Amino acid sequence: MIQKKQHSLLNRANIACDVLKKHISQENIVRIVSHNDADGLSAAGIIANAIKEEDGKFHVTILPRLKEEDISQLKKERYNLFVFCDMGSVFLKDINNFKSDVIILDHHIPDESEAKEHVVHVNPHLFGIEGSKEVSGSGTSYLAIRGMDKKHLANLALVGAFADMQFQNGFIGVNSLILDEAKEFGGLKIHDDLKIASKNSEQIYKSIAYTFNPGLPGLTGDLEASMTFLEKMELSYGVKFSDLEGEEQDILKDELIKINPKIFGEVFTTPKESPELRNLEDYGSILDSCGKNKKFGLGISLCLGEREKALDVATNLQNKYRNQLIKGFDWIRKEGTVELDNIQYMYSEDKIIKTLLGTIAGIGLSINLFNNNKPIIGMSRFHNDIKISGRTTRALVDAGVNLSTALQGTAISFGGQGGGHDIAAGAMIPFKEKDNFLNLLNEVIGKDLNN
Ligand SMILES: [Mn+2]
Repeated sequence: MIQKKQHSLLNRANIACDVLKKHISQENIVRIVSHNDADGLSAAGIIANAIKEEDGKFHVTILPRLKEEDISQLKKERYNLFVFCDMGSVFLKDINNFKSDVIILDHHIPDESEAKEHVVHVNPHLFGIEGSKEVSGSGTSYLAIRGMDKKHLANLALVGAFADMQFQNGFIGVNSLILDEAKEFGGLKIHDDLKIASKNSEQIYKSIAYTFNPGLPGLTGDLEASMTFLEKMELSYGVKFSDLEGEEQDILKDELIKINPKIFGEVFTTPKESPELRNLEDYGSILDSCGKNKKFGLGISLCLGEREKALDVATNLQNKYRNQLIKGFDWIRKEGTVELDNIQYMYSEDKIIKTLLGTIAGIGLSINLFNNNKPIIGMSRFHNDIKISGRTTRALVDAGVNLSTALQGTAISFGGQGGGHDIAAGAMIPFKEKDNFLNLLNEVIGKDLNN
């Protein structure tokens, strides 16, 4: 059933749809600006698909983050319609100054301003809908083209929702509405199965080692351990999971469930899609790799249906990234972390590892790579600064830890800045304050835990 607030959001999205249709019919090139993560790429992909199907034209730019300079640059461009996906709400005040029509399709918390007449602002938060859980940037973008008879694009909206971690034991709110439409119009199938990565396209020991979410302690990020694990069951590790006999699949399933019960659950697939993209979560992971490697055009091409060579290039990027993460885990397994009373940290100057510390920290906690009783702090040097990525467990948050305020407060004390969420946050501090920062953070977390 559609609730009242969802109705209001859908109505706002329909206004955006009318504006988009108007510009397509006037043969205007639509200027799409979106975010470089998997949600942003699917969002841009959804809008681009809709325009393409209507024989319209578009020009896409993908940005790691929308900055004031970008806004003032875009404002000078002579397009009649700008569409911001998965970003823009924070800059509504500046976007109001655009001379052309603008559609904002975002799910991040907006600023206080009211949209002017020529700006259609679509954002779940405006209607009391939680944008971090109930609908993603690609979902919000989907709502804006749904009225053009484009419900077959619902799958792509869920790719973004998965990538933004909005699937938590199920989809809720607007996402569940989109899910119903994906089943009805997008050929989406749901069945209970093993949730291991790329199981239709990779050798099984890789599938297991590449499964970062849900984490498999002892196997995730470890190719050798994964091979040994399969050998013990006398399963051949060189074939794809989908090539195993039914009975063999069952043996493997039982063993993996013993390691983490969450490994078995609902899997969302589009059977007629290429094996690499069949599972919506794998699709998101491939888009994510395109984004991380700055191959934005490639990501958008995939969304637009290009396969074969494009898919080859993208899966290579995906595996390159996975192997980099595996190197990172190897490094941690060898080096360990440095433990203070209340926190533990890892420090790297390695060119590749330092870009992955946040991810390594997050996954590492889920596979018991660290001491789960202390937040993990990743530190990497960039010139005269240190970039900090902190992750902790739900249990520690419940016990009083708030990484967002802890990292922010501590960073500010040393002339840096920081913020984020209670469970995952980041900061930037001057390099020379490294030890002072760690000592103070250790104290702050200790106080959090004793209050
Ligand atoms: Mn997003």
